[in-house]
Order: sequence, then structure tokens, then C-alpha cells
Amino acid sequence: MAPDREPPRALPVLGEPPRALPVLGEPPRALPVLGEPPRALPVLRETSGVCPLDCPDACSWTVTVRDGVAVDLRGRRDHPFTHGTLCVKVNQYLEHTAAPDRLRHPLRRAGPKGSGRFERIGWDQALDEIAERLDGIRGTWGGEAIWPYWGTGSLGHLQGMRGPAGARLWNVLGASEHQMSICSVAGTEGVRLATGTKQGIDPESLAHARLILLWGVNTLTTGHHLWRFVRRAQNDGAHVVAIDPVRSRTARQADEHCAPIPGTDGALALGLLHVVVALGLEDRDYLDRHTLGWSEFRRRVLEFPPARAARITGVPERQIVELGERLARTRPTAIRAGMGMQRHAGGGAALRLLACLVGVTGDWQHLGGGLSYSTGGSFGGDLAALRRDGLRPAPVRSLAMSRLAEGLLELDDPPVKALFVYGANPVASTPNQHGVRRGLAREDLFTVVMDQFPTDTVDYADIVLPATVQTEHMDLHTGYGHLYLGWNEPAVPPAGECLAPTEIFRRLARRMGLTEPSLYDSDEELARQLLSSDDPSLAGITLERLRAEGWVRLDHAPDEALFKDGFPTPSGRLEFVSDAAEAAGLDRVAGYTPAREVADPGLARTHPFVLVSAASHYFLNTIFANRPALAKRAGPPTVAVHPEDAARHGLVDGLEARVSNDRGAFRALVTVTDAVRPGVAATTKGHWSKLTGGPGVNATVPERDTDLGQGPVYHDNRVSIEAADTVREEGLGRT
Ligand SMILES: Nc1nc2c(c(=O)[nH]1)N[C@H]1C(S)=C(S)[C@@H](COP(=O)(O)OP(=O)(O)OC[C@H]3O[C@@H](n4cnc5c(=O)[nH]c(N)nc54)[C@H](O)[C@@H]3O)O[C@H]1N2
Ligand SMILES: Nc1nc2c(c(=O)[nH]1)N[C@H]1C(S)=C(S)[C@@H](COP(=O)(O)OP(=O)(O)OC[C@H]3O[C@@H](n4cnc5c(=O)[nH]c(N)nc54)[C@H](O)[C@@H]3O)O[C@H]1N2
Ligand SMILES: [Mo]
Repeated sequence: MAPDREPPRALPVLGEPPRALPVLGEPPRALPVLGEPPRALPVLRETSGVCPLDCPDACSWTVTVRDGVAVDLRGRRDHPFTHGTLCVKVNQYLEHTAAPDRLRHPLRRAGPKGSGRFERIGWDQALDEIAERLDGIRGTWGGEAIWPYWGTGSLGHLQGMRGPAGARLWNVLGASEHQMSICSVAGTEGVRLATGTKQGIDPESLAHARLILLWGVNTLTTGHHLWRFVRRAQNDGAHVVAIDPVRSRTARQADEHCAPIPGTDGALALGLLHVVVALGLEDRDYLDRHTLGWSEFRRRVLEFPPARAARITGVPERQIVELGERLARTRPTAIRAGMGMQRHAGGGAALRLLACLVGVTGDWQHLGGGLSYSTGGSFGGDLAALRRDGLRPAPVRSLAMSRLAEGLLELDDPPVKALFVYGANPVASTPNQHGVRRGLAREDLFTVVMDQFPTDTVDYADIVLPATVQTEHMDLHTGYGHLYLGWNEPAVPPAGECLAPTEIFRRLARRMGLTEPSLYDSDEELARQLLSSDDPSLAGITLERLRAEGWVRLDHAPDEALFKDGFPTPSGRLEFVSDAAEAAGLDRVAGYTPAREVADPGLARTHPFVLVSAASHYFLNTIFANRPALAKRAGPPTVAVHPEDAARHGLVDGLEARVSNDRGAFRALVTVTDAVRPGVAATTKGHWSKLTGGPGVNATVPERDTDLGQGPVYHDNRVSIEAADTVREEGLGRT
């Protein structure tokens, strides 16, 4: 039963008239009052916006503008989820937008590919050249020879990858379809197999949980606003467990830390369920009414007694038994699963199991119970109307973002002849860094990069296009860790000659002489089309309301369990067994799929460390790695190893090490700490090679797929670590 508890205080009551919030232009009422302006100065103006970065929280913020210059940016205190606090990174957003290294003009390559040498050109020249090259390539090789490669730089529905910006143009040109597979896809597909949707529980409902499992997620670094709700539950007596091979910032604040070997989460989940079933505490009524295939799944669970689960996961048997008993007896139990745990060969299967786990305990029916992986599926906007895939002249092939090197080096029929990169920094972010560089260095490849800063990837561009930042363009956002829509009103004019991505695509279409009218829809028209949907989540939400209020909660009842009455699967039940899973090449019955390199004993002898490279506290993917203040706090790349491993391999604190495997090597300073479990080494993503002076972690990461959705396997990566004193060709930058 859900405990009787006050609803989270800050939740908006739906149906109420719009809060007393500003019509734009007027200073919003709930916003910080800035000391009275001296009389002679022009009045400050405030606009409401949203953080565009790839983080679950999508903070609402207010920008204060004086004389056309943004002078202050702070979180909106009235936002029920993000509540006015930003993060260590975004507190520097205005400095970032005004930084001297910001790209302000179009550029043309003036040196070899990769050299980063450019000359300034005008927009006319840039667009003429791009239009001519794309036309030529289409004429000779067909539209599919163009790969529009977008990333997660902005999560906006208009300017960013959610739309994505440019989709209609690529469709009209018949370009290859880009699969945004770099991040969460394996988990999403895994959850969907069990529940029929990627819509998880409202993260705010965690405040009602009595047991919270933070599973493969570093909440305090990667989306810290959830912590308020975790804390609220903790204050009411909830037990919080972090399940992570590393004692992360989050694990240090939890009541308990459980440290499995990476990629063994499925076996841990089955071991915990074994304890539940052995106690006879599965929710039989719920299993009867709302699940499919319990008897088969039960047999699977019984294959994993705690002793076996302990052998596979490296978690002490006693901890599995105790946590299993706690799970068996605590309602509601909520799992907050992160993306870190699905970057293995068995990542999709693991998330599928977590969705099943909270079915065995019946937690899906309680407010405060169930699984939260992403709220992405909660927004019912008309995404298809934005993209308009119907504009394609013919069906096109689909290319996975995580396999860029292969795409550039091996694809045929047609080969990729034009690459248009935006909102992405694949040289730093994508697996197989050396392969990506080789691909981008191809002389016959025409590469356009649209970005805000001169990244490692920009260095390979034939033409560089300068993009606006969030304070300079219009956008509409949904978070993937909460249920609020946010409106981002432009606050200031673009820097230099920067243009919004949508505007760049409109101008390029014009330059190519394209007549399809929808290519020229304005940003506001696009926003309207997105919101014109009959989906119940958008009931009562208009552009006018969103614009006036700055944020609006999607119409999901805050006090109801998500799946108390069934699931949107073919059977209408939570599917422990699934034909769709079988068709996707997985076991029909939910189960444990081992990671590949982690579980390879031969490889373990030559490459004794499993390398985990999760989020840095100071960067957002590769964004901000060029911000001196943040780079200083992050320090140079490090690799953390357990004291026993350090002793065995002759590694000491502060040693400059070479971390390597057959694919590549990077340099990092050793940190010896028991925060990582034996056999694991931990570093972080995000550094730029041109700033550290050598390859990054992704030089070691394989270009191999997860079990579902062609996701990357960043943490299913074995390496060896040794002193770097002799090898000179790869530097270690000291930022
Ligand atoms: N500060 C900051 N915030 C970010 C980002 C950033 O770069 N910096 N990135 C953003 C993006 S793009 C994303 S997708 C999210 C990701 O944020 P999260 O979902 O938190 O994912 P990660 O940071 O990749 O990994 C989280 C934890 O998973 C652990 N882990 C790795 N492998 C395993 C495993 O096999 N099992 C288990 N149980 N744990 C494992 C790691 O040690 C790490 O502590 O964060 C977003 N927020
Ligand atoms: N080793 C390792 N690698 C990883 C991960 C990991 O865990 N380990 N995590 C992966 C994950 S979760 C993700 S999501 C990917 C992210 O990989 P990418 O999607 O490539 O993201 P970033 O590297 O941050 O590059 C985003 C770029 O977009 C630019 N940008 C920002 N806003 C805009 C805009 O409005 N317009 C344009 N044109 N550009 C803009 C930024 O300046 C930046 O250069 O990285 C992955 N890489
Ligand atoms: Mo991500």
C-alpha cells in the first residue's frame, strides 16, 4: 500500500487557472528582484528559458538582459522539479556563451583535414558551397550518400535533436536516416519489451517510496534535482541503495552501496527475486491479474539462487539475501535506473529485467513504486508532424550514430560522401576514436560541422557554420527526468553572425531551390504543429499558455500509479515472456545476458581491468571541456583503481599511466582508491583531445552494439594499465 502522505508541496494543481506568471516583456513576478536599478540606467528585462543540455532535468531559468546583453542567468524557483538551483556547469552558461573561443562566423578549411586551420567566409559563400556540393553528391550518388549526423548538444524540439532540426530538409533530399543510438536506446527497448512503452513512473513519485534502488545512475552528478525527492523519502524512513561498481558521489549519500561487477546487473536482479520467491512474498494477485508468463519467468528466477548470483556479480551473498528480504517486505519500492548500466552487450536485457522485477513485487500498482528510466514517452506531442518522413522520395537506409567509423570507412552502395554534423562532437564522444578520425580524414568526404565552439570534430570540417546558443534562439523542451514542458524565449540577439539551426536549414533549402513549403515554416509554426496533438498529455496546453507561464506540467495525474490497471503491451499485461523479444534475437523469457568483454576470461588475463567511463561532474558530455574554470576543476583525465589492483600492477597515486587495449590507448593520472571495486577502473567521458594533447577514452572503446537498438558499449571495455614513462607519442594535457 502506498503510505498516506502529503503530496509533494510544489506540485501544480492541474486545472487551476494559470499561475500569476508574466506575459513576456513584463518582468515575471516570481523571479528574483534585482536591487533597484540606478535611475539613469535602462530598465532590465527578464525572459524565461530552459537549459537545452542533455540532462534529465531540463531546468527552467530566467535571463536578465541589460542593453541587449545577458547579464544574469538563474534557475526559476517556481519550477516544481528543478526549483531554482542550476548545476556547477550551467552556472557558467553565460560565460560560456560569451567566451572568446565561441564560433562567430562561417569558416572554410584552409589546411589539411584535422588541422583546424580555417579562413573566414560569408554566409553566402558558405551556403553556396554547401548547396552545390550536396546537389552534386545527390546527382552522382543519390541522396543516401548524405549522412545528417546530429547529436545531443541541444535537446530542444525545434533547434535540437528531438525534432530534429533539419529533418524535413533531409527527408526532401532523401538523405540516409540518422539513428540517435548513442545514449539510451538499449534500455529504452528493453523496458518497452516488458511494459509496451518507454514511459516510466513520474520521478517525483519517488518521494512516496519506502525503498529506493538507484541502479547504475549517479544522480548527484547527472541530474541532481531528483535528489530532493529521494531525500524526502529518506526523511520519511525510506532506505536508499546505490547499485554501482563505483562508490559514486550518489553512492556516498545512499544508505547502502552494492557494487556489482559491471554488466552483471541482470544476475543481481534475478538473485534478489530468488530471495523474494523463496520467501513466498511475490504479489500473487498482481501476477495473476497483470502479468504474462509468470510460471516461465519464475523458473528463470529459480536458476539464480543468491550463491550463484554472488559468484557472477561479485556482490557478497549475504548482501544479496539481505537486500532481497528488504525488497520482499518493502512496499512501495522504486527503481531509478540510469543509462550507465545499459552500455554493455546485455544492457537491453538488464533493463527489461528491472521492469519485470517491480512486477513480481506488485510495485507498479503503488504510487511511489515501479521503474523510472526515462519520462521521454510521457510527452504526446506530434513529433511526426515536425519530421514529416512522408516527404522522402523513397524509403532510405538507416545509419546508427554509434557506428560512425564503420559508416565512413566501410559503407558502400552508396558510400557516405557528405556528412553534416550538428549538435555532436563525435571525435570525442563516439566509440572507435581512431576509426572516426580516419573516416573524417577522407579527402573525398565533404564535411559540414555546425557548432558553437571549435571542437575536435570541427577541426575536420570543410565548412564550419556558427550556431546560436540557448539564450539566442527559440525552443520548446521536455525533460527526460520530469513531466514539465518548458518554453525558451530568445533573450538576446545572436553573437557575431551566428544563426539558429532552424534558420540555417531554411536558408540552405532556399539556396538549393527547394519548393516544398513546409521547409520554410517559422519556429513558432513548428512549435504550434508539435503541440497540435490530441494526446491527453497535452490537454489544455497551448503555445500561448506555455509561452506566458514558461513551464507547464504535462497532464499526467500526480497521485496515481502508472500501471495499476494494465500495460500497453500486445497482451495488455506486463510481459515476462515476449514474442517481440524473440523476434529481436533475445530470449523469449526475460533473463540475464552477460556482458561481452567483462565476461571473457581470456581477455581478462591480458586486459585485467573493466573500464567504466561515466559522466564527469564538471562537463556535460564534451560540452564545457573548453571552459577554463570547469576544466581546472575537472583536472586532467584520471583513472581510478582499487588498492589491491594497484599493488598487483605497480600503480601508485599520481602516476601517469597508459590505459590501452588492441584498439587504442590514452593517458591518465592514476588515483588509488577503494571507491572502485577490484577489477574495475573508472575514468570519465568528455575531454577533448586537442586540449589534453592525446587520444581520449573512446580510443579504447569498441564499435560494437548492445543487444537491442544498436547502442554503444562504453563500459563493456577491457583495458590494461601501465606506467606511461616510455611511450611519448600520446600526450597528457594539463588544463
Ligand atoms: N555532470 C554531468 N551530467 C550529465 C552528463 C555529463 O556528462 N555530466 N551526461 C548526461 C547524459 S548524456 C546522460 S545519458 C546521463 C547519464 O547519467 P547516468 O544515467 O547517471 O549514467 P552514467 O553517468 O553513464 O553512469 C552512471 C553510473 O553507472 C555506473 N555503471 C557503469 N556500468 C555499470 C553497470 O554495469 N552496472 C551498474 N549498476 N552501474 C554501472 C557508473 O559507475 C556510474 O556511476 O547524464 C546526463 N547528465
Ligand atoms: N566513453 C564514453 N563516451 C560517451 C559516453 C560514456 O558514457 N562514455 N556517453 C555517451 C552519451 S550518454 C552521449 S549522449 C554522447 C553525446 O555525444 P554527442 O551527442 O556528440 O554530444 P557532445 O559531445 O556533447 O557534443 C555536442 C556538441 O553540440 C554543440 N551544441 C550545443 N548546442 C548546440 C546547438 O544548439 N546547435 C548546434 N549546432 N550545436 C550545439 C556543443 O557545442 C557540442 O560540441 O556521448 C557518449 N560518449
Ligand atoms: Mo546520453
